[in-house]
Amino acid sequence: EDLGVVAVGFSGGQCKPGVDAAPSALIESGLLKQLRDELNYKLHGDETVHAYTDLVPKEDPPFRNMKNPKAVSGVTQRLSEQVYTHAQEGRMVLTLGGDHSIAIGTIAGTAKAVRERLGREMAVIWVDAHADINTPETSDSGNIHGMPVSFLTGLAKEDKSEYFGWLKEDNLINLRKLVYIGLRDVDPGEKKILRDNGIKAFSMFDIDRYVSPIITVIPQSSYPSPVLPYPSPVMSGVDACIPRRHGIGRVVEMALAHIGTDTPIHLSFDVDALDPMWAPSTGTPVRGGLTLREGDYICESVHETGSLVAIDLVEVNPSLAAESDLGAHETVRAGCSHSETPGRKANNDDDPVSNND
Ligand code: DIR
Ligand code: MN
Ligand code: MN
Ligand code: MN
Repeated sequence: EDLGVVAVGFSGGQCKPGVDAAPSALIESGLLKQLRDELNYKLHGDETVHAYTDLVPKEDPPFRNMKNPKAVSGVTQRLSEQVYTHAQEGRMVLTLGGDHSIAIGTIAGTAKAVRERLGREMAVIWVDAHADINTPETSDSGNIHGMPVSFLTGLAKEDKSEYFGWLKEDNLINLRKLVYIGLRDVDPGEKKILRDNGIKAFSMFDIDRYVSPIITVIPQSSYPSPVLPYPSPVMSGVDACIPRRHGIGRVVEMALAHIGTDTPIHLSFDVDALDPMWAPSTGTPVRGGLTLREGDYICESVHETGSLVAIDLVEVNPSLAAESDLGAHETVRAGCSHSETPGRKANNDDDPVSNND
């Protein structure tokens, strides 16, 4: 299978240097070698780590509260063309960030290619501690890595082409085809946006939860989520009283059910979705996150649908080691992590991956 690779050494969507060094660290750690030698992908575009220095202006003052707006806009526009080209060739696309602002480019590129090639609206699974759906106006930080989803859904708009005005209708995604997994640090303005737009989101609270039979005597409406601005999806369904296993398996199942079968999926994975125990070297770590295994499980399950068109891996910052260099090493290792699905044969008819055209 063909895989387009775009290594993006860019950190302008937030203020901490170092996240631009992630692609090289991941590659040196053997990520691409694994994909090539163990998983038998044919790689395209893997020779270069792009720094896009020609697109970073000397003067780049804030615009509508956004920091480095011209740089981020210019870099993501170029990136969108690179990703679009891979996707048009029918390749799955792996983008190594870089901070999460780069998803403006990757998703703009795949959304357009999927529309043109398949005549379909693509879905996005956003795995993150954060919702990254601030508009320039709701953002406290002004960091664009906290805003990509608002630009990609059209919630934030700008006409000037040097400030994301290059994003056109066919680069955008439908709010109803967006699902979050792993949320635990959502700003007040973002909560309002999630609530007002009915955006599907599974917080860490949803992943932790196991519904026990005792719940049956308690009204469902008395279970608001402590993290999300509305009752948690699993508690609000008509069958919420039935005891069952929840946790990551159930959450991924519900996320995929929300998207619907046979819908192309772009998976945008912020390494800070993982607990700092597994991925401490990231710009904004938040305790209480996914285990390494849960993170792998999400990727494996989404891949198993046969509908995966692209993955972003972002916010690995090798220069931010929690206690020692070990932290950086662990985080890079987490980024390279993968497991084989046991008992699965390469050409199993039941395997949706092998049925992928
Ligand atoms: C915060 C932090 N919500 C912001 N966002 C982060 O700056 O808008 N996203 N860290 O990954
Ligand atoms: Mn993020
Ligand atoms: Mn994050
Ligand atoms: Mn925060």
